[in-house]
Amino acid sequence: MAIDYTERIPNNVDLSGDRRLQRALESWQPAFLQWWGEMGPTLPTQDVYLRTAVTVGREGWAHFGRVKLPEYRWGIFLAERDPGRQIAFGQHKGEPAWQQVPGEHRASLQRLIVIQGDTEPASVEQQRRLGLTAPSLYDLRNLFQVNVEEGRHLWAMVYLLHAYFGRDGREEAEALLRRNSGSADSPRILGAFNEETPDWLSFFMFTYFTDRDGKYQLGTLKESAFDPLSRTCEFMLKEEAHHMFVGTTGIDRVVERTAQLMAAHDTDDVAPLGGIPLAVIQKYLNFHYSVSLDLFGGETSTNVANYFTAGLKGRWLEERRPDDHLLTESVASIEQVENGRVLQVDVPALTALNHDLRGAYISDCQTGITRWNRILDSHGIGQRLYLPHVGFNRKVGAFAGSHMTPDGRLVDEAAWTAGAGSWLPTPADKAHVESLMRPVYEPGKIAGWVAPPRSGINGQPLDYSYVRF
Ligand code: BYC
Ligand code: FE
Ligand code: FE
Repeated sequence: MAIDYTERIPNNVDLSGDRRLQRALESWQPAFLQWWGEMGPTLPTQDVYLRTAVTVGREGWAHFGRVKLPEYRWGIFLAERDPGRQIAFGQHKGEPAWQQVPGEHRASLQRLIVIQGDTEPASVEQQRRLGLTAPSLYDLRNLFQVNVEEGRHLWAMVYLLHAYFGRDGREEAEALLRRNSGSADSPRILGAFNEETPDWLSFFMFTYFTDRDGKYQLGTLKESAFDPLSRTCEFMLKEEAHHMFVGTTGIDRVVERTAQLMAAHDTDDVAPLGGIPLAVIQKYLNFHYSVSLDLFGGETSTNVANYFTAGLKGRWLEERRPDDHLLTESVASIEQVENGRVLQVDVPALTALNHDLRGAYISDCQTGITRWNRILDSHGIGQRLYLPHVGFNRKVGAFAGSHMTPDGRLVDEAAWTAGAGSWLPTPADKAHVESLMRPVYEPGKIAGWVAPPRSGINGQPLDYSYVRF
């Protein structure tokens, strides 16, 4: 079904065919807009060159044009329905996918949707001041593109809450606007979404590592037996690809600039030259990777076993797994910390599904490391970036409560405290990065700490006015 842009809430779910639901969502809309006004981007602009979804098909689903930010048309778009879709895993494997929420799974599904929904506006809140310091109009435009789409992802979850969870769902939808990132009284639900994203190096790391957790979590919810959730996530994943592109190419460009400065001046200390030292890039990477690993939950979890068995949350690429998709007999090997040592232990595979998903995520993260090291290599630089050990700086799961160095040694409190400043960004590192964050808003110009992008957006030249004031 095509997206109807004549409606107050653009959608492809035949909203006008369900007046009650339409009215409920139309009464949530002003609250959303008020939240966007108060917690969204702080930089005033005239218009921004943005993409907006126009269909949900494979090709040509987005339209590009200049949009006044507050007038962006946030809508509700589900991927096409497959009428023959069957549940691919768990105790209901082979049964038709659900078009309604079964009573016994209502609470669990609502919880998963609320957690997913909570992260979307959280990221907009975390990024709200970045518009004041973008390194170019190209980057500023990408920031706003990510922001409006995370806003739309909130809409995606609020639609499900309103359409399928009755009064509880409507209350949860309101609460999604009441919690705020970093708030002392009502913080966002997951740890990483209460951290700050104060500078553009953090933003690129966030869109590389934390949006990538989004990719993997959405991938598991796309497998859900609850078909509207599956179709919602399928379409969100399309938009998500651009967010990770911003992260990947953003870090590419920072590494590129640093490597240029290191090679040209034959020094590691590029800070006085207006660059970001490789060691600082590594520390930011260590931080964002480790807080993103926390987002996968514990290595073992009865929650995730129950979600899987019930058919609520599958595995990454569930249908391509060459097993019985029930896992009642399978075992998996996970890490455990015991008496100051890391051991591998076997546990029921069902309880280890967070670990399974995290494994796929880690392999994917490694591809970025490989490409950044190739950039260093191409400038004749011998140093390398790397992913720290999975147990480094963890607050959730097997490694929480012990101290692991990036190279995987368990150390005591004193050694941790002594080493932390060389593994995680220090106040001085942050102050240096902060000092480089000066806006460059002349078309075609770029800040000195980052290389220019390889090409513009949607075939536009690099000196295009992606944002106008
Ligand atoms: N911080 O049983 P466990 C995205 C809680 S990102 C604080 O191991 P489970 C995006 C946990 O809730 C994707 N608390 O957890 C990216 C549990 O609480 P209860 C977001 C945490 O349930 C960028 C307890 O600790 N989507 O889209 O197996 C920009 C025990 O944990 C944390 C989802 O996450 C934490 N990090 O797995 C914009 C998908 N981790 O039960 C957007 C939906 C765990 O004791 N969520 N806890 O009260 C889920 O699938 C699961 O809830 C989790 C946790 C994977 C998050
Ligand atoms: Fe999102
Ligand atoms: Fe995203």
